[in-house]
Amino acid sequence: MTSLDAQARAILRKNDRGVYTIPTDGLYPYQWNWDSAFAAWGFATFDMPRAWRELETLMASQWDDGMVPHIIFHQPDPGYFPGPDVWATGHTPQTTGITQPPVAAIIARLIWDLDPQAGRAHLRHLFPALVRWHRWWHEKRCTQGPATITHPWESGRDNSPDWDIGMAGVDGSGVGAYQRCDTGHVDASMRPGKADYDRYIAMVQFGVGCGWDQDIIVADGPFLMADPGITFILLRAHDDLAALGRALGEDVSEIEGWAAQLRAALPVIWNPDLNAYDAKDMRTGTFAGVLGAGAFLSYLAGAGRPELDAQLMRVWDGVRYGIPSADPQADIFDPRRYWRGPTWPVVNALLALGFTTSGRTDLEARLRAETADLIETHGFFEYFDPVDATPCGGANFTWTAAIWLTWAGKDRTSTRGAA
Ligand code: 9WN
Repeated sequence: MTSLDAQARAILRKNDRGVYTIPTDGLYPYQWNWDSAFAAWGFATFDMPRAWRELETLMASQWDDGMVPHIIFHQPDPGYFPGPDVWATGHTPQTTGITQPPVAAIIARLIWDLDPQAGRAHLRHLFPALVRWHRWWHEKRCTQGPATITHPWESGRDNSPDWDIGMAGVDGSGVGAYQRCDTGHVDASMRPGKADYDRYIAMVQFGVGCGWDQDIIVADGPFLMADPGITFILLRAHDDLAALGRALGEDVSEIEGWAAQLRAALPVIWNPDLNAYDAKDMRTGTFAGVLGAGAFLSYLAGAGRPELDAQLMRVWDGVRYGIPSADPQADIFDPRRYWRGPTWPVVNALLALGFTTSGRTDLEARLRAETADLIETHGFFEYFDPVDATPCGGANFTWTAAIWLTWAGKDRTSTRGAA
């Protein structure tokens, strides 16, 4: 075990709140949906019971309709806005009213593969809840084909340029006064701007106004966009959930049907003008027209295409460290601003899983080396400037530590401590 492995484990332990893990102290003091799944993967490298417990806590917050919320507010913390009072969902434990990328089944399969024997009872318990969540995605969010989101935060790539056209249609002018906390924790120039936050809050207020009625939000809410990132994650997750179900001896034909329908819908998000998969405003039928990391998650679902290979290499070769969240040749590229250019170690880990699945071991090895260099040199930060490697966002970040243990730190023998 290297000293970086030890540091990564210590970060997971420090951010561990017993049955769930926070992303980082201060900036994100609650349990986040997809962060939690990555935390479980990290724990699985040294504490298997704790890994399964993380997923069990996450799924225990599931709503009756099958949705698994994006944040679970286990304990009040004044350091985060918007908190439970703003979301006002009326759930116990308190949660937000939106969801996040459904990586849980993908991660459950990775953990299960490490030790099926130890996982069997846990998986038996989790499987029906995962099926209910996937059914919710299929029935509520894939009605027009690809997976759609009703708030940019559902994508996990909050203020990606992918959402600019949808955000333009959201009126944030009447949200009233509020006090952000994020810019008290990290540099404001790295975070979404005030106009973005006004719109984020307007979307939350719409949800509150209709009692978080999913059908009303999808039909009449201020924002509905198809997300290539979630579409590919969900497709991969359907396949992994079906594989897990087969291992348990379950009938998985319903899950296979969801996967087949989603795969058949991929042409809906192929933008011929961009020559890539693209986000699409489902209210207007307009493509976002920007190339981002969401499109490259297609490898995860075995949906890569030769045109996309070329785009990937152009975008990747345009920076020095990792795959950027936005196209470095586009005007909107901003190397340190949240999701508008930086590289995220956790997204790189997902992309690498896709490369491995697609037989592109050369790409996986390159991405692993670049991601490991960033972490070795600068520490376990939330994200990095892909041009000059400046560490950005929160420090001692759970998912960065987790993907070090599971992927980026693999084969690294360095005993050099991170900064
Ligand atoms: C809103 C916790 C989360 C991640 C998201 C990331 C950021 C929250 C925020 O932090 O979003 O959900 O307040 O900025 O964009 O992917 O899950 O790490």
